[in-house]
Amino acid sequence: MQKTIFITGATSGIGKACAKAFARDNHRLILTGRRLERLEIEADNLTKQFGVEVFTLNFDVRDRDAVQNAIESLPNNWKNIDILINNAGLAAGSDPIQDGNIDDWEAMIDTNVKGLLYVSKSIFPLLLKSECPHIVNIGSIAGKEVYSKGNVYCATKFAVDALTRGMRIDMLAHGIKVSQIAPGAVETEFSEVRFKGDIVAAANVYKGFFPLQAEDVANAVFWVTGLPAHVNINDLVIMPIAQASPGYIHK
Ligand code: NDP
Ligand code: 8X3
Repeated sequence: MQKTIFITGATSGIGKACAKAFARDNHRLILTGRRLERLEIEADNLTKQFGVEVFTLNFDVRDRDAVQNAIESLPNNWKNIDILINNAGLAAGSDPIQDGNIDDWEAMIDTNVKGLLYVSKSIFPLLLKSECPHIVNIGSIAGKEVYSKGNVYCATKFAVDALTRGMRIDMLAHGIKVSQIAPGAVETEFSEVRFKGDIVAAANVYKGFFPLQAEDVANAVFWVTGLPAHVNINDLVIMPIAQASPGYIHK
């Protein structure tokens, strides 16, 4: 059955890989992100490669009005959403908490927690029309265990973990599945963003072991959302074989 998939943060990394995984299976996509040019190129590529319909929405998940307006602006034939993938997120900085940068804290809290809430709130009514509604939140191993200098990023991902559980309870009566995928280290633009463009520091994160690739996480999302109607994966932790927990990577 063809579904409509709404993906936040589809301009890079895990979100982009999810878009490809669902396009390959002929689903309709609503792709979102701040970088308009990337969105347009990606939509074009997916349409050409897989012949699927792609709609793009260009907004910052931290901007509550922009989120609401963008989702309200969807044409009627795009307002039946089957799967919401709450993926947009970031880590900003890597400092002991006493040296933390308050702008970094706000960026993480506003994006990873408040942004996820704003998007979910606007999408809930659109999921109710689906026969197989599903919300997938991209959490992290950082939402299961804290690590040195992870402080606020970890707190935001612990919040995603809690929100996933809370949503699951509240969505129960509406038949909406709610799942969390919690990956360990994935080689994307994540560390480049965390280290504010320092590509050497970012490359060091993934040096000496084989990290997860964005496609590995996308495959997990695709599998979780393709299970029979009566089956839900509540929580899936996915790690590279070399990583036992955030602080233990065998290099
Ligand atoms: P990337 O930096 O490659 O991708 C992040 C995506 O989020 C981009 O598409 C970006 O789009 C979007 N995004 C960030 N901030 C905003 C915003 N304010 N408004 C709208 N979109 C935004 O990183 P990943 O693919 O690795 O990260 C995706 C998710 O996976 C995040 O939630 C991250 O916390 C989580 N994660 C990542 C892990 C890793 O090791 N990489 C491990 C565990 C979880 P744009 O800049 O165009 O807006
Ligand atoms: C990203 C994984 O371990 O860098 O969520 O926090 S980690």
